[in-house]
Amino acid sequence: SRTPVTITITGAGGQIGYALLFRIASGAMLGPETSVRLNLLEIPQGVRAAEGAALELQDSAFPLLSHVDVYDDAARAFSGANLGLLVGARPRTAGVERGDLLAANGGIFGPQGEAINAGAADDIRVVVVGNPANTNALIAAAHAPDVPAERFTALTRLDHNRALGQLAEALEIPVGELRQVTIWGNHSATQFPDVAHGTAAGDPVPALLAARFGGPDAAQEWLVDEFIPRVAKRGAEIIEVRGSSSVASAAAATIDHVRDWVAGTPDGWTSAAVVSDGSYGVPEGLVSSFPVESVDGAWRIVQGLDVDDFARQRIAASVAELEDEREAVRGLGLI
Ligand code: NAX
Repeated sequence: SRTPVTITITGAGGQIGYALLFRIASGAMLGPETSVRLNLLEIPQGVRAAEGAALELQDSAFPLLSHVDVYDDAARAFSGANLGLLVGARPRTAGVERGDLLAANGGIFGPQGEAINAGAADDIRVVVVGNPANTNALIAAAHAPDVPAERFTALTRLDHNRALGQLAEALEIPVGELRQVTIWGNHSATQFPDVAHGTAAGDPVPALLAARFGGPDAAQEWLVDEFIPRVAKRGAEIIEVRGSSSVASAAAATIDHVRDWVAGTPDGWTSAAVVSDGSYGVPEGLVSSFPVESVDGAWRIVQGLDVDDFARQRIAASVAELEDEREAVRGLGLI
């Protein structure tokens, strides 16, 4: 459309930012008909890197790119924003206590939530990528009381896509045949990648796994010993193999998340961390990953799924971690 969509990207001078900007500007996120205006937010040390990315965006001559601005001030960067991609965060480094990490991120996501509340467009949608993503989204939402809470989400699409990749490899099928796989809980090692409802070209994944591994018990063993930990710890595996954390795949997942949120999920559900309404026993208000469909521009938690004892325990363990994080940020006065 002729009126560009304004997208604020925080941490735009960082690694994921660099992978994200060019795909957004190419139309991969909002489609070939929608022009975009990019507001890049950085801290002062990151401004030059963001400015460099802005120069390269200009040099790419993307027809859909109407404007790029670089800011080191959240209020200005979020003014008029329709989409907020919150990538910049305080990284977990060796020796940093969890409380200090949460406090540092509270100092980022609280003010950004306030800036969104004060100046973003009425249709603002936010996805938090920067870790700890779920709790950072909780903090931002708490500081934006005038924005409906369901507009704040955190990214678990990368975990979802990792699960699809592992299943496709194990079953020797094209990844595009897979549906109805779910990531539950926190974007952390406690997450629960759940294939119980999964299908591949319409066939139930559990039966396909049983056939592949020689029975349901062997399939369950593979899920518990190989699949779940591999998906949950894939970030560490990427660091070990690549020598650097996930970047292009994280950007691709962010694109997928926003594209589906805006355009819908005609092929069935995906995974996103959204504010819980109490579904599946997840305490209200926590930002937790669920099976979600996007309908009329809003995420809806898929209802009525059977959750067996195994799944219930796994979900509860990850949700307990989220409750713990919520208690910690409450204790620090961050929400
Ligand atoms: P980088 O360190 O390359 O980039 C982060 C950028 O954020 C830096 O340029 C920094 O200057 C900027 N920044 C810091 N504080 C800021 C603030 N207050 N306002 C604006 N910008 C700020 O990290 P990168 O590899 O890009 O990763 C970014 C975040 O994504 C990290 O928190 C990382 O842990 C998280 N990830 C989340 C994933 C997910 O699935 N949810 C997966 C990938 C990634 O690990």
